Amino acid sequence: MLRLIHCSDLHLKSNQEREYSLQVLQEIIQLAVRQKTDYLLCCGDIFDSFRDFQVLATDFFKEIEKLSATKVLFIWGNHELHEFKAEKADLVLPANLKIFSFEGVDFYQDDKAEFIAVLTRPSDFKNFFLPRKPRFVLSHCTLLPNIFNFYQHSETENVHALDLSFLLSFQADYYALGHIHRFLQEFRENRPFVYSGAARICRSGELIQPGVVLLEFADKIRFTHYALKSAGVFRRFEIGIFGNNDFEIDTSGWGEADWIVLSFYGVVADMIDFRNRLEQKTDEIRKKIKVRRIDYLIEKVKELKHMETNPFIQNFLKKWQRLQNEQKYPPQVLGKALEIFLRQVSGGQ
Ligand SMILES: [Mn+2]
Repeated sequence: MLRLIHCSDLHLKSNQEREYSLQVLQEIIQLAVRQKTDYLLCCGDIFDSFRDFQVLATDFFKEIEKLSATKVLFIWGNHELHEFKAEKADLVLPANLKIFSFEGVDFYQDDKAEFIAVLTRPSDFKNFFLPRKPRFVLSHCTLLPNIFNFYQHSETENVHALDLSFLLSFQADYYALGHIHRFLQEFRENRPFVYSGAARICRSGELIQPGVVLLEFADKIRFTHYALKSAGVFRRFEIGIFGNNDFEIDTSGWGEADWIVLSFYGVVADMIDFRNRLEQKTDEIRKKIKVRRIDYLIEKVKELKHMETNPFIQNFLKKWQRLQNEQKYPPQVLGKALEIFLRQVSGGQ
């Protein structure tokens, strides 16, 4: 039986995310050791940029070398190929690491399986030979036509879109795809097309479970998504603030690798006071609980000087809060009402 791990979009980064992103890599490596993985498929955007590859290549290779019994197959993604310099990539690679060409179709096989890296479609491409062993295609792309219900618009930019029929012509047993940050699977001609999804949280707002795909191939292929603990998740909180600068957040369930965004809306009498209170509160949270990152968004908070002494404003806010507590109206309606009110009383800013 063959065992594989399919991962993509780890986006190893050499800045303040270095430690966190390398930790996720280490979890993948430990998983590969534990699972006695034959192949680790790295399907693009393993590094956040080519510059990050140059800085972190040694760290990456060190981890790969721990996998004495695993062959690592690596394709470049659009993030790495941006500013990619092929002539600079004259590094000594670990013996168990194969990096495929950055364009066209490239091939690797051993006695157990065949792997085809499909980066772009060469204009003079003729048919590929038929499979003689379990065959895996690796690609960092979107598909044409799109067979998945889910594409985030931003994810379709700056990446090759490959014809489904072109990919199907390779007759692979499994299509290991990268680029889309969400775990997705679809079958065509009984062949699985699978995005492993990002291995970590790379962007604000990414409501995904980061992980890899574990594969087993005996008489047929089985695969399942595996959540990486060290990757954490993204959590966003909408917090209404009305005059007093206090707020409560439920931090139960937060993990230390989580990325927290506190998004505030409402009104305060003094923006500087509010900002100070935010700093103070965040410090308190950080003392209580270890967490990767806490950001706050305050562009939906308006400052209304004298709001405490203005009965008209006080009346509106009281009423608004009551309606919100009653939950009779959808949040969008109440949100719009508040927005219009604030625009009126703050003189249209
Ligand atoms: Mn990508």
